[in-house]
Amino acid sequence: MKDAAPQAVHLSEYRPFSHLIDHVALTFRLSPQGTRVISKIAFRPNPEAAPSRELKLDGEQLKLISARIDGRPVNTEVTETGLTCAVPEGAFVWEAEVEIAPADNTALEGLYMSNGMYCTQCEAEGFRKITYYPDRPDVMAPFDVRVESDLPVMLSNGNPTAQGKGWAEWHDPWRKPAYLFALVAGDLVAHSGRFTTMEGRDVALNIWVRPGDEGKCDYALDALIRSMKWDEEVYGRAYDLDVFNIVAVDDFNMGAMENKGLNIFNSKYVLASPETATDRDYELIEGIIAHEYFHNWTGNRITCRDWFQLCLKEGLTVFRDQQFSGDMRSAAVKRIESVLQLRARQFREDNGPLAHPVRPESYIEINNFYTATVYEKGAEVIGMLKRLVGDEGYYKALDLYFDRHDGQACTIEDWLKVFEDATGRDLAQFKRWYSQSGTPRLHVEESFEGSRLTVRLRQETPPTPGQSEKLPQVIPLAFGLLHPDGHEMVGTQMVEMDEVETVLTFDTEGVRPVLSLLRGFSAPVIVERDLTAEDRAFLLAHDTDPFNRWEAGRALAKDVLVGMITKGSVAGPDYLSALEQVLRDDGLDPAFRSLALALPGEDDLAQTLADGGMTPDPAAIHGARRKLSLAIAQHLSGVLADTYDAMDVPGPYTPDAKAAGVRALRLTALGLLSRVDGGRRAARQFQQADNMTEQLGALTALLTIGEGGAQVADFYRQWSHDRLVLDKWFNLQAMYAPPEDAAGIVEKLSQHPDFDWRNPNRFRSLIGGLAANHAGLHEASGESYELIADWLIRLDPKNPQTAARMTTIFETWRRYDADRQQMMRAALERIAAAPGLSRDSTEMVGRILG
Ligand code: B3K
Ligand code: ZN
Repeated sequence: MKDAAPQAVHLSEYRPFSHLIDHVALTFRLSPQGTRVISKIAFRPNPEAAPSRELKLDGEQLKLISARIDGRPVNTEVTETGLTCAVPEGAFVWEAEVEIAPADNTALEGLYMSNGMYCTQCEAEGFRKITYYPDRPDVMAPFDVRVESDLPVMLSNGNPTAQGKGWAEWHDPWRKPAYLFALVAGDLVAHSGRFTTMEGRDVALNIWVRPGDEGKCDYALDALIRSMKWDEEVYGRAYDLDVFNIVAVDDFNMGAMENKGLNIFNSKYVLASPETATDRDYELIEGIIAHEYFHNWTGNRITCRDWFQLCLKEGLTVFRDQQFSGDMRSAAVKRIESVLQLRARQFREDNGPLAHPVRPESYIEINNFYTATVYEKGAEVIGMLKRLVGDEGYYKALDLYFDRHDGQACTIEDWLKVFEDATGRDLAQFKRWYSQSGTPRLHVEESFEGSRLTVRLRQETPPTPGQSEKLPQVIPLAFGLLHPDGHEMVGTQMVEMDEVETVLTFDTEGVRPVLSLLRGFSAPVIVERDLTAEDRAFLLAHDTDPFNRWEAGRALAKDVLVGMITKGSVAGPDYLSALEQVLRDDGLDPAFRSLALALPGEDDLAQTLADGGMTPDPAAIHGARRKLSLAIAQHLSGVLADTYDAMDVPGPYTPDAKAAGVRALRLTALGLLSRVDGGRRAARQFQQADNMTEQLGALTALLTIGEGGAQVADFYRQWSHDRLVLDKWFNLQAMYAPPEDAAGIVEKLSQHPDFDWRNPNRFRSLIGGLAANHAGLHEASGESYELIADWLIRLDPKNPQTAARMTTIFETWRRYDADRQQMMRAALERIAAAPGLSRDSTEMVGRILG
């Protein structure tokens, strides 16, 4: 439990730490209930800070056994959050011994145990639960670590230096902040490989897993090798230690962690075999392995001065992993997926009570700010910078960044300065992307007279919490013009919009062109433009920009659905024939066709309606989506059946993007066909599938049409021994439960003996699955709200981080009708009133309630 009245931390109050650290030596005597941590830290005064004869160290939940300075016992004043003591004027050596109980650590922050294995998670402020230390990213030091235990494998950061029976020693020569510290000890086996860097360094690569899982590491190792090579080729960055270790852990609060030389991963993002992992799992493994590896330069070698600068490492590293995935797979498909994700998570956040700038200015619990805004919008901001300065300018600026700041803890000001110095551009206005929250709306009006097309653009950002006035931002707008006969009249060009209004004119010799705006989604804005269904269908058929082609189809589907929901209209033949054209176009990448065929999700539609000033009715949205799927299936059943058969590629499963795209299109066709064939094909596919993508896809199709009871039972029998697959089993039943039964089904599943709610993956699978079932979550009785609140109240004392994160289920509460608002509010107030609620959840619920 944390402090009762937590204090907010402000960016404006940053002060450097009183001391610098020249060296850290740590010894761990591991024991589940009484691990001893012995530290020896060489401090000296920080010339950048005001001189201080006092040392303040962070520390939480530690039992202090002894403390010395320069070998002599020292008096310390210990509180719940740290200790203070008097220190000599110059350099000195601090030594302390503390005791901690990793087996009791259910928060999974600091040193904890997972299935008999010791592991750590220190970002953001977990190191203070390991020993007394200035636990802040701007204090960097080289570490020597000795681990003592009777477990066979003992790992820490850096390179191994010595080992013997019952102990191992590690040395990390690279100065690092405490949040990158890691330690692992357990009965583990390695799946190993090697990589020689462009600098000629021979690196041993190991993926450490529990015995029995070593056959599921090939893909992660391959992704690691490809990441290492890519970072050398594209950014000129080589790896800098003799070993790179990755450990898979079952109990983990998030995806993975970039600790120097010792990445720790949620096992979900390491372990894969064709039978147990879907194409999506493989794609995520590739992306997350790359992300954590790329942090070695963007995050570790150059880190953040303070946690307000989190986007400095996260936005940039997401941008880099997106570039990597685009290069490994289809760049167009990757871009569409990134935008889908941005809109589903970040636009949703930006539009509600949790909106905050990419660089926030205050926080109570920093773990609450590992958000879509910091990560995904942070990546978009870098994409815009790259567009503005061009590829050459971008890589020149990055080279300067690595040269100038290697080994430092930096700020967004440092980051923007390298772009200014490398390219000569003034980025003062651009910087607003870091400080202004909210998604800009771009209103577009077009008129055509004589031979001239005039496009009036106006930007406007609605008020967000704490920011009522908004200033115009720099918006890079990529666009092109298409001739009515379908050919491109003006290829992709860029204008920089930096005022509230911009007018573009084009002389077009009498033909009225169709404008393709915001190509490649060149800025994270919402375009408000009245376009006829004909124009959208035209862009879907002819745009040369694949993103905008997809976007046109998406907008068309949204218009149809909104018409169905608000006016009771039906899907017209234009829309259906546009879909048919896409489906029949063999020249189009199957992955693209699959995305173009998918309908917007229910949450997305709810947001669209709310944006248009309407109150979304979850049942009506659900009904319209079902109805439209049925209409598509009925109208296109022939071509869908042909597609389903044509995409059945024989041969063994391979996880590459091309094969995955074919399977994706096949599953999209199956989902629609199931609405008219009673699930016949899906049932057959479920039985015959030799890989998880097809098995799970078939089960999803069945559940979507209210079938699949027998298959759910079969699936359990087949996979009850596999934790990660069982997560899918829980998740699917919650996500695709009929809305009126969802709360009941989830309640029942939560009584299942395999519902190990203390495991974050399992908890998220079931409770997060219900949250992803929009109509089920918002079912009129409010039972789902109640159930989720009950579970969050139960989880919070054990694992505040995961509980707090999941309160965002309620962040959209103001979108809905008065009854639902009242029920969600009551659920939130009940959470807020839970005795001893964590600082994490207290902050979140407070902000959501507003
Ligand atoms: N840096 C970690 C996230 C840490 C989250 C702390 N609550 C993983 C990543 O972004 O790569
Ligand atoms: Zn990251």
